Amino acid sequence: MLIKRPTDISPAEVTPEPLYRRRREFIRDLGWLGAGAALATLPFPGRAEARLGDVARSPFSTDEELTDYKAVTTYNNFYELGTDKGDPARNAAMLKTEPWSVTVDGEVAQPATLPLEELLAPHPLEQRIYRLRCVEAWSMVIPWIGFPLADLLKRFGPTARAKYVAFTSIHDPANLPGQLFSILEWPYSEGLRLDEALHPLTLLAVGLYDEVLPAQNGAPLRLVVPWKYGFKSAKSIVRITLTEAQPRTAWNTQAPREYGFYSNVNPDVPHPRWSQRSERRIGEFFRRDTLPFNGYADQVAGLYAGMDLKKQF
Ligand SMILES: Nc1nc2c(c(=O)[nH]1)N[C@H]1C(S)=C(S)[C@@H](COP(=O)(O)O)O[C@H]1N2
Ligand SMILES: [Mo]
Repeated sequence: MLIKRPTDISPAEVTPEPLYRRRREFIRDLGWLGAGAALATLPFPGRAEARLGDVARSPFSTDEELTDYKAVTTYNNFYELGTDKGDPARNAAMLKTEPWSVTVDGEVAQPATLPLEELLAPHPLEQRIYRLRCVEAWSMVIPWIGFPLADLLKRFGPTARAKYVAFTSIHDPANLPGQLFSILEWPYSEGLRLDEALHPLTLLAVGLYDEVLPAQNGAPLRLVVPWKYGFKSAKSIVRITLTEAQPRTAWNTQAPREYGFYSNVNPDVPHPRWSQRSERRIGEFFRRDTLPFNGYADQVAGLYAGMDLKKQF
């Protein structure tokens, strides 16, 4: 199979023209916000011809071959936009992302609701390349653009009582067809323990490849936790709440026996309906062995010292 290199694909090829133009404007606007702080390493170069190599890379970046841009943006799970893997891309225009604001509340010194632009303004965005492997049987290598969640949380001042972080996705049943059905508890929710949330690998993503996050991947703000299964990646986040008690999560609520709170990638813990020993990376023919913590054991295994990961899966 011939796989196109990402730089050979213009976003216009996969995006309706008006949406594409709006994205380019957004890229330019973000550029202004970041100006001064990080012009040299700006991850939104605002040029379609920009190459990945031109911008700053995270120390955690992988050199593994990237998944084709087209696969990353047309093979998705985003049940608000439909349950078929192709639905989120097809229904992308139904997700209204402008204006967008995010509430940060709960156990923080300064709770606030901020327009997205203000939330992003102080964060010199870096290009970070991570492997994200999704739950079930597929995996991808995606060049996320984002910043550590820790940078954002510290700004709001977690209190001494904060032990967990809860993420809430958009609730907009008037526009999102999936929210008319109770496939999951709406709005979609996810959660992390505070130390997981503060780990430098945990990102809030605002883009992938060299463009603003497409709707189907969770525009405009989406969680990326590289050592956990894909479903931990709450999309289109509107609220981040620090809590003392462990928060509920959409998948754990829907099927507690199948999806635990931690959801660490773990080849030794089978899902009740399938083995988790191997995975098929999108674009590859042969399955590969799944690595503990998705290959990030050196960085994150310490977070779980003393825990029985077969029980706390
Ligand atoms: N709001 C919301 N976030 C979501 C989902 C969803 O249905 N709604 N699906 C999750 C699941 S099951 C997966 S595997 C990943 C898929 O992310 P991707 O489409 O960018 O690969 O998003 C996660 N985040
Ligand atoms: Mo998933």
